[in-house]
Amino acid sequence: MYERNVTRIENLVRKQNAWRSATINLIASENVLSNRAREVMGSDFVHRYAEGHPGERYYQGTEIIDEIEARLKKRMKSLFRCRQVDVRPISGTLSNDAIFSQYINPGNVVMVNSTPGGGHISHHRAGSVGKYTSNIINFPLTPDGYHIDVERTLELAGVFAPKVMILGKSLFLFPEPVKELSSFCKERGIILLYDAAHVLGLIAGKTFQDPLEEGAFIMTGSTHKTFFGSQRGIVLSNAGDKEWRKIDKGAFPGSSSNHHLDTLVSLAISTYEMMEFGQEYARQTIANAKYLGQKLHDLGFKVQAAELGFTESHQLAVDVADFGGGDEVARHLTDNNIILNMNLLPFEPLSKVTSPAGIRLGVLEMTRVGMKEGEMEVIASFFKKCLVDGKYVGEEVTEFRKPFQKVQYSFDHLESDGESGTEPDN
Ligand code: DSN
Repeated sequence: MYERNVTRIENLVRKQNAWRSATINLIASENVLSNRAREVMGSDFVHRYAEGHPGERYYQGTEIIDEIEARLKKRMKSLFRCRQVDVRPISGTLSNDAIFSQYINPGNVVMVNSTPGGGHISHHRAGSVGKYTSNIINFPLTPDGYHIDVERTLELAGVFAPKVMILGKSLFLFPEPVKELSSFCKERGIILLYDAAHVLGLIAGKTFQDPLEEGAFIMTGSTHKTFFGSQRGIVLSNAGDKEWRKIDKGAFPGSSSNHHLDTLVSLAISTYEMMEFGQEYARQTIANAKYLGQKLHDLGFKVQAAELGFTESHQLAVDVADFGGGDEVARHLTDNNIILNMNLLPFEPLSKVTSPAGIRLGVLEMTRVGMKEGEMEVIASFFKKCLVDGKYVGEEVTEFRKPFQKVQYSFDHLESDGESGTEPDN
């Protein structure tokens, strides 16, 4: 009786595949998997459980996932040059929750990036931090709106004695002041957490700050933005073993039980891709973002932080109030096959969250399918034609996207020649 409904769902999935591969996707939190990382997700692992750690499971039948997970952990530690890693949280927010649940108690003060300052929902009252305390203070910002004002932060922290400071955010153009805050935090026992969800691949590619090396105690992240893997979370640290056991409990059983083995296996493949191509990918991503910023600026768009070179990450922020605001512009661009999201800009009131002045652009996915500076210039010209000249560019966009279908910075182009010469991981 319901078979037709199944067909309907299958057709919708086909429609999504066709539609999204015909668009310019500039959502700053999305990326695409290589074929080899994608194909392993339909394997038997999609059915299986493996609570615990490799070699110490609560289930039988886990020998093969044990090897894969152990290899993945070893490679993550070497990519991020750290002692400890947990690859079990199944999202960035659950990675954060694993930590917050262990370190934040009712009444504790937590300092975070505000929502207009770019902070992520999980850092806020309505999100994960808010489950543990309501004493949340925003970092003061410098007048450009895209940096934490360190001096005023230290003054505030001296008065309010936070238990945890959370750096990192969703509108993330420039590095955070980890070095500037780390000795202050260490002296006072403040947990300095760096949420690297957006910039994890740029850190792995050594083109952004290295938060753990600069003194962050813990780094959390998601593995599917600039770290072009499957949708999961991660926790990394140089904590000693005793402290790490606490964090470990936060991840399991704290924030996850089974940890979705199909996407874990896929992440292992993307991690090897990151080892091999990460630096080149990260360099091109940042170059593309800067170039797109410059071209949009040259065309008269109010690209934020122009005096600072627009960005040092994969993202740009543009004030589009003159074109009807972020919501209207994002919808209009979608009708023209350009996909991105509206975004509050620094210092806008929270009440504008659904009608902000800004849009956020990320070049991570278009870089992964092979676009370079020349293509960024074309994308900027689509913005002008569409928003300034009022022309429909949907078909032009689809034509432009046609040659950029294959995922680059991957081993997709190689035929597997077996396992001879496999690098030992464990
Ligand atoms: N809210 C997402 C983003 O787009 O930045 C991250 O979880």
